[in-house]
Amino acid sequence: MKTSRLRTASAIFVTLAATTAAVPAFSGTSVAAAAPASAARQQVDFNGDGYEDMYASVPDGTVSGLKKAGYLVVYPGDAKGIGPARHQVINQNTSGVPGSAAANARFGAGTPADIDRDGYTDLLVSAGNGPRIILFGGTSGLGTRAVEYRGQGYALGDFDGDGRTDAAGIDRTEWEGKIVLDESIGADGSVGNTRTALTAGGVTVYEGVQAVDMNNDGKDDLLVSSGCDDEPDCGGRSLYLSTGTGFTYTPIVTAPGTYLEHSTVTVGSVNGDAYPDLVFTRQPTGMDSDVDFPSKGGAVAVVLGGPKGQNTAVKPKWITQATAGVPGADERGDAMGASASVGDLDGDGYGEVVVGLPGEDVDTAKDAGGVLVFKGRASGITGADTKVIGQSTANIPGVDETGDAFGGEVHVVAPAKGVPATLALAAPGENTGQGGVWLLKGSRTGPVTKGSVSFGESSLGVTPSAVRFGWWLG
Ligand SMILES: [Ca+2]
Ligand SMILES: [Ca+2]
Ligand SMILES: [Ca+2]
Ligand SMILES: [Ca+2]
Repeated sequence: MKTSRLRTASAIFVTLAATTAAVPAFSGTSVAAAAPASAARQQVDFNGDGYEDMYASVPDGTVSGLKKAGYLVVYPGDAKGIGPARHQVINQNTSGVPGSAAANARFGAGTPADIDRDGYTDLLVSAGNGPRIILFGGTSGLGTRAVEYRGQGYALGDFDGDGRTDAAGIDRTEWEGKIVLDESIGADGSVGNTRTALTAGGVTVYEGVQAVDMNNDGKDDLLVSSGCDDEPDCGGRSLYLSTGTGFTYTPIVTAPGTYLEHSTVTVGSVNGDAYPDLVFTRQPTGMDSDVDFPSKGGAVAVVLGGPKGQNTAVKPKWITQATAGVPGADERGDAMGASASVGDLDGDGYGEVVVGLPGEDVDTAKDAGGVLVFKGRASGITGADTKVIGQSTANIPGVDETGDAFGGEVHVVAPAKGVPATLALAAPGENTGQGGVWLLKGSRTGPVTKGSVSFGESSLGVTPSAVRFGWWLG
Protein backbone atom coordinates (compact mmCIF):
# COMPACT_ATOMS: atom_id res chain seq x y z
CA MET A 1 0.00 0.00 0.00
CA LYS A 2 0.42 -0.45 -0.05
CA THR A 3 -1.03 2.06 0.96
CA SER A 4 0.83 2.32 -1.36
CA ARG A 5 3.24 3.46 -2.14
CA LEU A 6 3.52 6.29 -3.12
CA ARG A 7 6.27 5.12 -4.17
CA THR A 8 7.31 5.99 -7.60
CA ALA A 9 4.21 4.26 -8.67
CA SER A 10 2.43 7.02 -6.92
CA ALA A 11 0.63 8.18 -9.97
CA ILE A 12 -2.28 6.49 -8.34
CA PHE A 13 -3.26 9.40 -6.17
CA VAL A 14 -6.21 11.41 -6.84
CA THR A 15 -7.05 14.64 -5.16
CA LEU A 16 -9.78 17.15 -5.58
CA ALA A 17 -7.85 18.79 -8.31
CA ALA A 18 -4.57 18.36 -10.02
CA THR A 19 -1.77 17.92 -7.57
CA THR A 20 1.87 17.27 -8.02
CA ALA A 21 2.14 15.31 -4.85
CA ALA A 22 2.97 11.69 -4.85
CA VAL A 23 0.89 10.04 -2.22
CA PRO A 24 1.20 6.37 -1.61
CA ALA A 25 -2.07 4.77 -2.35
CA PHE A 26 -1.80 2.18 0.26
CA SER A 27 -1.09 4.61 2.85
CA GLY A 28 -4.66 5.59 2.46
CA THR A 29 -5.64 2.41 4.12
CA SER A 30 -5.79 2.64 7.83
CA VAL A 31 -4.10 -0.12 9.67
CA ALA A 32 -4.33 -1.13 13.26
CA ALA A 33 -3.63 -4.42 14.87
CA ALA A 34 -5.10 -4.33 18.35
CA ALA A 35 -8.82 -4.96 18.17
CA PRO A 36 -10.02 -7.74 15.90
CA ALA A 37 -12.11 -5.27 13.94
CA SER A 38 -9.08 -3.15 13.25
CA ALA A 39 -6.94 -6.10 12.35
CA ALA A 40 -9.54 -7.23 9.86
CA ARG A 41 -9.35 -3.89 8.13
CA GLN A 42 -5.70 -4.51 7.48
CA GLN A 43 -6.53 -7.43 5.28
CA VAL A 44 -7.50 -7.62 1.65
CA ASP A 45 -10.28 -10.19 1.56
CA PHE A 46 -12.73 -9.38 -1.21
CA ASN A 47 -14.75 -12.61 -0.89
CA GLY A 48 -14.75 -12.83 2.90
CA ASP A 49 -13.47 -16.40 3.08
CA GLY A 50 -10.69 -15.46 5.49
CA TYR A 51 -7.92 -16.04 2.95
CA GLU A 52 -5.97 -12.98 1.93
CA ASP A 53 -6.51 -11.93 -1.68
CA MET A 54 -4.34 -9.84 -4.00
CA TYR A 55 -4.93 -7.64 -7.01
CA ALA A 56 -2.77 -6.31 -9.79
CA SER A 57 -3.64 -3.01 -11.44
CA VAL A 58 -2.74 -2.71 -15.12
CA PRO A 59 -3.77 0.82 -16.16
CA ASP A 60 -1.77 0.51 -19.39
CA GLY A 61 -3.74 -2.62 -20.32
CA THR A 62 -5.65 -2.93 -23.58
CA VAL A 63 -9.39 -3.70 -23.35
CA SER A 64 -11.30 -4.72 -26.50
CA GLY A 65 -8.58 -3.12 -28.64
CA LEU A 66 -8.68 0.13 -26.64
CA LYS A 67 -5.13 0.99 -25.61
CA LYS A 68 -4.56 2.04 -22.01
CA ALA A 69 -8.20 1.55 -21.13
CA GLY A 70 -6.87 -0.34 -18.13
CA TYR A 71 -7.93 -3.35 -16.13
CA LEU A 72 -7.30 -5.02 -12.84
CA VAL A 73 -6.81 -8.65 -11.98
CA VAL A 74 -8.01 -10.13 -8.69
CA TYR A 75 -6.19 -13.17 -7.28
CA PRO A 76 -8.34 -14.82 -4.60
CA GLY A 77 -6.30 -16.66 -2.01
CA ASP A 78 -7.08 -20.19 -0.84
CA ALA A 79 -5.44 -22.80 1.39
CA LYS A 80 -2.49 -22.84 -1.04
CA GLY A 81 -2.16 -19.07 -1.06
CA ILE A 82 -2.13 -16.91 -4.18
CA GLY A 83 -1.46 -18.21 -7.68
CA PRO A 84 -1.72 -17.00 -11.27
CA ALA A 85 -4.28 -19.62 -12.33
CA ARG A 86 -7.08 -18.46 -10.03
CA HIS A 87 -7.89 -14.96 -11.21
CA GLN A 88 -10.67 -12.62 -12.21
CA VAL A 89 -10.22 -9.72 -14.66
CA ILE A 90 -12.28 -6.55 -14.13
CA ASN A 91 -12.47 -3.60 -16.53
CA GLN A 92 -15.05 -0.97 -17.34
CA ASN A 93 -16.76 -3.29 -19.82
CA THR A 94 -17.30 -5.84 -17.05
CA SER A 95 -20.99 -6.30 -16.32
CA GLY A 96 -22.14 -4.07 -13.47
CA VAL A 97 -19.15 -1.71 -13.57
CA PRO A 98 -20.23 1.88 -14.30
CA GLY A 99 -19.06 3.42 -17.57
CA SER A 100 -17.46 1.63 -20.46
CA ALA A 101 -13.87 0.99 -21.42
CA ALA A 102 -12.22 3.92 -23.19
CA ALA A 103 -8.76 4.42 -24.61
CA ASN A 104 -6.38 6.16 -22.19
CA ALA A 105 -8.85 6.02 -19.27
CA ARG A 106 -6.26 4.00 -17.34
CA PHE A 107 -8.82 2.32 -15.10
CA GLY A 108 -7.54 0.11 -12.37
CA ALA A 109 -5.45 1.82 -9.71
CA GLY A 110 -7.20 1.29 -6.42
CA THR A 111 -7.26 1.73 -2.68
CA PRO A 112 -8.67 -1.19 -0.67
CA ALA A 113 -10.86 -0.72 2.40
CA ASP A 114 -14.09 -2.15 3.69
CA ILE A 115 -16.01 0.96 2.74
CA ASP A 116 -19.50 -0.29 3.66
CA ARG A 117 -18.18 -2.21 6.71
CA ASP A 118 -19.86 -5.49 5.80
CA GLY A 119 -16.72 -7.60 6.30
CA TYR A 120 -15.81 -7.78 2.60
CA THR A 121 -12.94 -5.61 1.39
CA ASP A 122 -13.95 -3.10 -1.28
CA LEU A 123 -11.80 -1.18 -3.76
CA LEU A 124 -11.97 2.51 -4.65
CA VAL A 125 -10.73 2.56 -8.25
CA SER A 126 -9.68 5.48 -10.42
CA ALA A 127 -10.88 5.67 -14.01
CA GLY A 128 -9.28 8.52 -15.95
CA ASN A 129 -10.91 11.87 -15.48
CA GLY A 130 -14.28 10.31 -14.75
CA PRO A 131 -15.68 9.64 -11.32
CA ARG A 132 -13.89 7.00 -9.36
CA ILE A 133 -15.69 3.71 -8.89
CA ILE A 134 -16.30 1.66 -5.76
CA LEU A 135 -16.12 -2.06 -6.47
CA PHE A 136 -17.76 -3.78 -3.51
CA GLY A 137 -16.61 -7.16 -2.28
CA GLY A 138 -19.04 -10.00 -1.58
CA THR A 139 -19.25 -13.78 -1.30
CA SER A 140 -18.51 -14.16 -5.00
CA GLY A 141 -15.64 -11.70 -4.90
CA LEU A 142 -14.91 -8.18 -6.00
CA GLY A 143 -17.31 -6.39 -8.31
CA THR A 144 -20.42 -8.10 -6.99
CA ARG A 145 -21.78 -4.57 -6.94
CA ALA A 146 -20.22 -1.35 -8.19
CA VAL A 147 -21.19 2.32 -7.99
CA GLU A 148 -19.74 5.68 -8.92
CA TYR A 149 -18.13 7.41 -5.96
CA ARG A 150 -19.44 10.93 -5.62
CA GLY A 151 -16.86 12.26 -3.18
CA GLN A 152 -13.51 13.90 -3.80
CA GLY A 153 -11.37 12.48 -1.01
CA TYR A 154 -9.17 9.45 -1.57
CA ALA A 155 -7.54 8.56 1.77
CA LEU A 156 -10.10 6.15 3.25
CA GLY A 157 -10.60 5.90 6.99
CA ASP A 158 -12.96 6.58 9.86
CA PHE A 159 -11.73 9.88 11.19
CA ASP A 160 -14.48 10.59 13.70
CA GLY A 161 -14.79 7.01 14.91
CA ASP A 162 -18.52 6.71 14.21
CA GLY A 163 -18.09 3.39 12.41
CA ARG A 164 -18.75 4.84 8.98
CA THR A 165 -16.10 5.28 6.30
CA ASP A 166 -14.86 8.73 5.39
CA ALA A 167 -12.31 9.93 2.85
CA ALA A 168 -9.74 12.69 3.24
CA GLY A 169 -8.54 14.71 0.28
CA ILE A 170 -7.32 18.13 -0.71
CA ASP A 171 -9.64 20.90 -1.86
CA ARG A 172 -7.63 23.12 -4.21
CA THR A 173 -10.08 25.91 -4.74
CA GLU A 174 -7.47 27.95 -2.88
CA TRP A 175 -3.84 27.65 -3.94
CA GLU A 176 -2.50 26.33 -0.64
CA GLY A 177 -5.28 23.79 -0.42
CA LYS A 178 -7.44 22.63 2.44
CA ILE A 179 -7.61 19.13 3.86
CA VAL A 180 -11.25 18.13 3.63
CA LEU A 181 -13.16 15.10 4.83
CA ASP A 182 -15.95 13.42 2.91
CA GLU A 183 -17.91 11.88 5.76
CA SER A 184 -20.08 8.77 5.78
CA ILE A 185 -19.71 7.27 2.31
CA GLY A 186 -22.98 5.54 1.47
CA ALA A 187 -23.54 2.20 -0.25
CA ASP A 188 -24.69 4.20 -3.29
CA GLY A 189 -21.38 6.10 -3.43
CA SER A 190 -22.86 9.26 -1.95
CA VAL A 191 -21.19 11.38 0.71
CA GLY A 192 -23.13 12.49 3.77
CA ASN A 193 -21.22 15.68 4.43
CA THR A 194 -17.95 17.38 3.52
CA ARG A 195 -16.08 19.41 6.10
CA THR A 196 -12.74 21.15 6.36
CA ALA A 197 -10.27 19.33 8.59
CA LEU A 198 -7.15 21.48 8.25
CA THR A 199 -6.45 24.88 6.75
CA ALA A 200 -2.93 25.80 5.67
CA GLY A 201 -1.23 28.81 7.20
CA GLY A 202 1.79 30.88 6.17
CA VAL A 203 3.59 29.56 3.11
CA THR A 204 2.46 25.96 3.54
CA VAL A 205 0.89 24.19 0.56
CA TYR A 206 -0.79 20.85 1.11
CA GLU A 207 0.43 18.20 -1.28
CA GLY A 208 -0.95 14.91 -0.03
CA VAL A 209 -2.80 13.21 2.78
CA GLN A 210 -2.87 9.67 4.10
CA ALA A 211 -5.01 8.00 6.76
CA VAL A 212 -3.54 5.92 9.55
CA ASP A 213 -4.71 5.26 13.11
CA MET A 214 -1.28 5.81 14.68
CA ASN A 215 -2.50 5.68 18.30
CA ASN A 216 -4.99 2.88 17.60
CA ASP A 217 -7.92 4.59 19.30
CA GLY A 218 -10.40 3.74 16.55
CA LYS A 219 -10.22 7.20 15.00
CA ASP A 220 -8.05 7.52 11.94
CA ASP A 221 -5.40 10.20 12.03
CA LEU A 222 -4.03 12.34 9.20
CA LEU A 223 -0.52 12.17 7.83
CA VAL A 224 -0.08 15.27 5.70
CA SER A 225 2.68 16.07 3.23
CA SER A 226 3.24 19.71 2.48
CA GLY A 227 5.48 22.05 0.52
CA CYS A 228 6.00 25.78 0.33
CA ASP A 229 4.43 28.13 -2.15
CA ASP A 230 7.66 29.75 -3.35
CA GLU A 231 10.38 27.19 -2.70
CA PRO A 232 10.59 23.76 -4.35
CA ASP A 233 13.18 22.45 -1.89
CA CYS A 234 10.80 22.58 1.04
CA GLY A 235 8.59 19.92 2.39
CA GLY A 236 7.21 18.46 5.54
CA ARG A 237 5.42 15.46 6.94
CA SER A 238 3.04 16.19 9.74
CA LEU A 239 0.94 13.90 11.88
CA TYR A 240 -2.41 15.15 13.11
CA LEU A 241 -4.14 12.92 15.66
CA SER A 242 -7.91 12.81 15.51
CA THR A 243 -9.84 13.95 18.57
CA GLY A 244 -13.12 12.87 16.97
CA THR A 245 -14.16 16.41 16.22
CA GLY A 246 -10.82 17.86 15.17
CA PHE A 247 -7.12 17.14 14.74
CA THR A 248 -4.12 17.83 16.95
CA TYR A 249 -0.66 18.41 15.44
CA THR A 250 1.83 15.87 16.80
CA PRO A 251 5.45 16.24 15.73
CA ILE A 252 7.37 13.25 14.39
CA VAL A 253 10.65 12.96 16.28
CA THR A 254 13.71 11.64 14.43
CA ALA A 255 17.36 10.92 15.19
CA PRO A 256 19.64 13.96 14.81
CA GLY A 257 20.28 14.74 11.15
CA THR A 258 17.42 12.61 9.85
CA TYR A 259 14.94 14.71 7.88
CA LEU A 260 11.89 13.04 6.43
CA GLU A 261 10.79 15.62 3.88
CA HIS A 262 10.59 14.65 0.20
CA SER A 263 9.84 11.08 1.22
CA THR A 264 6.99 8.69 0.62
CA VAL A 265 5.26 6.65 3.29
CA THR A 266 3.99 3.09 3.43
CA VAL A 267 1.89 1.93 6.39
CA GLY A 268 2.27 -1.47 8.03
CA SER A 269 3.06 -3.29 11.25
CA VAL A 270 6.82 -3.65 11.73
CA ASN A 271 7.34 -4.23 15.45
CA GLY A 272 4.20 -6.31 15.89
CA ASP A 273 2.50 -4.23 18.57
CA ALA A 274 -1.01 -2.80 18.42
CA TYR A 275 0.06 0.38 16.66
CA PRO A 276 0.69 0.79 12.95
CA ASP A 277 4.12 1.91 11.83
CA LEU A 278 5.25 4.17 9.00
CA VAL A 279 7.95 3.20 6.53
CA PHE A 280 9.53 6.30 5.01
CA THR A 281 11.55 5.99 1.81
CA ARG A 282 13.43 8.73 0.04
CA GLN A 283 15.73 9.16 -2.92
CA PRO A 284 17.96 12.10 -3.74
CA THR A 285 15.98 14.99 -5.21
CA GLY A 286 18.78 16.91 -6.89
CA MET A 287 18.02 19.85 -4.62
CA ASP A 288 20.08 21.44 -1.86
CA SER A 289 18.45 19.35 0.86
CA ASP A 290 20.34 16.34 -0.49
CA VAL A 291 23.27 17.68 1.53
CA ASP A 292 21.48 16.49 4.65
CA PHE A 293 20.60 13.14 3.10
CA PRO A 294 23.15 10.36 3.68
CA SER A 295 22.57 8.40 0.50
CA LYS A 296 23.11 8.45 -3.25
CA GLY A 297 20.71 5.64 -4.09
CA GLY A 298 17.89 5.87 -1.58
CA ALA A 299 17.09 5.12 2.04
CA VAL A 300 14.44 3.76 4.37
CA ALA A 301 13.47 4.75 7.93
CA VAL A 302 10.75 3.41 10.22
CA VAL A 303 8.54 5.53 12.48
CA LEU A 304 6.88 3.37 15.12
CA GLY A 305 3.33 4.04 16.26
CA GLY A 306 2.32 4.26 19.90
CA PRO A 307 -0.42 5.40 22.26
CA LYS A 308 0.60 9.04 21.82
CA GLY A 309 0.94 8.74 18.06
CA GLN A 310 4.64 8.05 17.65
CA ASN A 311 6.59 5.69 19.88
CA THR A 312 9.65 7.88 20.31
CA ALA A 313 11.66 5.21 22.18
CA VAL A 314 13.20 4.32 18.81
CA LYS A 315 14.07 7.41 16.80
CA PRO A 316 13.93 6.90 13.05
CA LYS A 317 17.24 7.04 11.20
CA TRP A 318 17.96 6.49 7.52
CA ILE A 319 19.19 3.03 6.54
CA THR A 320 20.90 2.68 3.15
CA GLN A 321 22.83 0.08 1.20
CA ALA A 322 25.89 1.42 3.02
CA THR A 323 24.42 0.39 6.40
CA ALA A 324 25.97 -2.71 8.02
CA GLY A 325 24.13 -5.88 7.04
CA VAL A 326 22.55 -4.48 3.87
CA PRO A 327 23.74 -6.15 0.65
CA GLY A 328 25.08 -4.08 -2.26
CA ALA A 329 26.48 -0.58 -2.48
CA ASP A 330 24.74 2.76 -2.15
CA GLU A 331 24.95 4.09 -5.71
CA ARG A 332 23.37 6.91 -7.65
CA GLY A 333 20.28 5.81 -9.55
CA ASP A 334 19.49 2.69 -7.49
CA ALA A 335 16.02 4.08 -6.76
CA MET A 336 15.96 2.30 -3.41
CA GLY A 337 12.51 2.75 -1.94
CA ALA A 338 10.72 3.40 -5.22
CA SER A 339 8.33 0.78 -3.83
CA ALA A 340 7.82 -0.59 -0.34
CA SER A 341 5.57 -2.97 1.56
CA VAL A 342 5.42 -4.46 5.04
CA GLY A 343 4.39 -7.96 6.14
CA ASP A 344 5.45 -10.80 8.39
CA LEU A 345 7.24 -13.08 5.93
CA ASP A 346 8.93 -15.30 8.53
CA GLY A 347 6.03 -15.68 10.94
CA ASP A 348 7.78 -14.33 14.05
CA GLY A 349 5.21 -11.61 14.65
CA TYR A 350 7.37 -8.78 13.35
CA GLY A 351 6.81 -7.35 9.90
CA GLU A 352 9.57 -7.44 7.33
CA VAL A 353 10.10 -4.24 5.37
CA VAL A 354 10.40 -4.97 1.66
CA VAL A 355 11.95 -2.24 -0.44
CA GLY A 356 12.40 -2.15 -4.22
CA LEU A 357 15.66 -1.19 -5.91
CA PRO A 358 14.48 -1.00 -9.52
CA GLY A 359 17.47 1.10 -10.60
CA GLU A 360 20.10 -1.34 -9.30
CA ASP A 361 22.60 -2.36 -11.99
CA VAL A 362 23.55 -6.04 -12.01
CA ASP A 363 26.85 -6.65 -13.80
CA THR A 364 26.35 -5.07 -17.21
CA ALA A 365 22.56 -5.02 -16.99
CA LYS A 366 21.64 -1.45 -16.15
CA ASP A 367 18.50 -0.98 -14.08
CA ALA A 368 17.96 -4.74 -13.90
CA GLY A 369 16.72 -4.05 -10.38
CA GLY A 370 16.44 -5.93 -7.13
CA VAL A 371 14.54 -6.10 -3.86
CA LEU A 372 15.74 -5.79 -0.27
CA VAL A 373 13.99 -7.62 2.57
CA PHE A 374 14.76 -6.01 5.94
CA LYS A 375 14.11 -8.23 8.94
CA GLY A 376 11.48 -6.83 11.30
CA ARG A 377 12.31 -6.67 15.01
CA ALA A 378 10.86 -5.26 18.21
CA SER A 379 12.92 -2.13 17.55
CA GLY A 380 11.88 -1.89 13.90
CA ILE A 381 14.65 -2.57 11.37
CA THR A 382 18.39 -2.15 11.78
CA GLY A 383 19.82 -3.38 8.50
CA ALA A 384 21.10 -6.62 10.06
CA ASP A 385 20.12 -9.83 8.24
CA THR A 386 18.86 -8.01 5.16
CA LYS A 387 18.38 -10.21 2.10
CA VAL A 388 18.53 -9.18 -1.54
CA ILE A 389 16.45 -10.86 -4.24
CA GLY A 390 16.86 -10.45 -7.99
CA GLN A 391 16.43 -12.46 -11.16
CA SER A 392 19.93 -13.88 -10.74
CA THR A 393 19.08 -15.19 -7.27
CA ALA A 394 18.97 -19.00 -7.31
CA ASN A 395 15.54 -20.44 -8.19
CA ILE A 396 14.06 -17.09 -9.21
CA PRO A 397 12.69 -17.41 -12.75
CA GLY A 398 14.18 -15.09 -15.36
CA VAL A 399 17.44 -13.35 -16.17
CA ASP A 400 18.72 -9.90 -15.18
CA GLU A 401 18.40 -7.69 -18.25
CA THR A 402 18.84 -3.99 -18.85
CA GLY A 403 15.71 -2.06 -17.97
CA ASP A 404 13.78 -4.86 -16.22
CA ALA A 405 13.30 -2.63 -13.16
CA PHE A 406 12.74 -5.66 -10.95
CA GLY A 407 11.33 -4.35 -7.68
CA GLY A 408 9.49 -1.50 -9.39
CA GLU A 409 6.59 -2.75 -7.32
CA VAL A 410 6.53 -4.94 -4.20
CA HIS A 411 3.67 -6.21 -2.06
CA VAL A 412 3.34 -8.58 0.86
CA VAL A 413 0.16 -10.65 0.88
CA ALA A 414 -0.51 -10.91 4.63
CA PRO A 415 -0.58 -14.28 6.39
CA ALA A 416 -4.12 -15.48 7.09
CA LYS A 417 -5.97 -18.60 8.17
CA GLY A 418 -2.78 -20.67 8.52
CA VAL A 419 -1.43 -19.63 5.13
CA PRO A 420 1.99 -17.96 5.37
CA ALA A 421 2.54 -14.55 3.84
CA THR A 422 3.41 -14.36 0.15
CA LEU A 423 5.94 -11.94 -1.27
CA ALA A 424 4.80 -10.52 -4.62
CA LEU A 425 7.37 -8.65 -6.70
CA ALA A 426 7.00 -6.99 -10.07
CA ALA A 427 9.37 -5.95 -12.85
CA PRO A 428 7.41 -3.45 -14.96
CA GLY A 429 10.23 -3.30 -17.55
CA GLU A 430 10.51 -7.07 -18.05
CA ASN A 431 10.44 -8.15 -21.71
CA THR A 432 10.59 -4.62 -23.08
CA GLY A 433 7.83 -3.24 -20.94
CA GLN A 434 5.48 -6.20 -20.90
CA GLY A 435 6.16 -6.51 -17.18
CA GLY A 436 5.75 -9.48 -14.92
CA VAL A 437 4.96 -10.62 -11.39
CA TRP A 438 6.89 -13.06 -9.19
CA LEU A 439 5.47 -14.87 -6.14
CA LEU A 440 7.57 -16.25 -3.27
CA LYS A 441 6.06 -18.06 -0.32
CA GLY A 442 6.96 -17.04 3.20
CA SER A 443 8.52 -19.49 5.68
CA ARG A 444 10.22 -19.58 9.08
CA THR A 445 13.34 -18.35 7.31
CA GLY A 446 11.63 -15.68 5.22
CA PRO A 447 10.64 -15.72 1.55
CA VAL A 448 11.62 -18.93 -0.23
CA THR A 449 13.02 -18.67 -3.74
CA LYS A 450 12.61 -22.39 -4.43
CA GLY A 451 9.22 -22.96 -6.00
CA SER A 452 8.77 -19.30 -6.83
CA VAL A 453 6.73 -18.60 -9.93
CA SER A 454 6.54 -15.75 -12.41
CA PHE A 455 3.81 -14.77 -14.81
CA GLY A 456 2.74 -11.97 -17.11
CA GLU A 457 -0.17 -10.99 -19.28
CA SER A 458 -0.11 -14.34 -21.11
CA SER A 459 -1.41 -15.92 -17.89
CA LEU A 460 -4.71 -14.18 -18.72
CA GLY A 461 -4.90 -15.93 -22.09
CA VAL A 462 -3.99 -12.86 -24.12
CA THR A 463 -0.93 -12.07 -26.24
CA PRO A 464 1.30 -9.89 -24.05
CA SER A 465 1.98 -6.32 -25.03
CA ALA A 466 3.93 -3.48 -23.37
CA VAL A 467 1.48 -2.83 -20.52
CA ARG A 468 3.88 -2.99 -17.52
CA PHE A 469 1.99 -5.90 -15.98
CA GLY A 470 2.34 -5.67 -12.20
CA TRP A 471 2.68 -1.87 -12.23
CA TRP A 472 0.65 -1.80 -9.04
CA LEU A 473 0.01 -4.66 -6.60
CA GLY A 474 -2.28 -4.59 -3.59
CA1 LIG B 1 -10.36 -14.08 0.25
CA1 LIG C 1 -17.35 -4.14 1.96
CA1 LIG D 1 -6.20 7.73 16.12
CA1 LIG E 1 9.09 -11.26 10.79
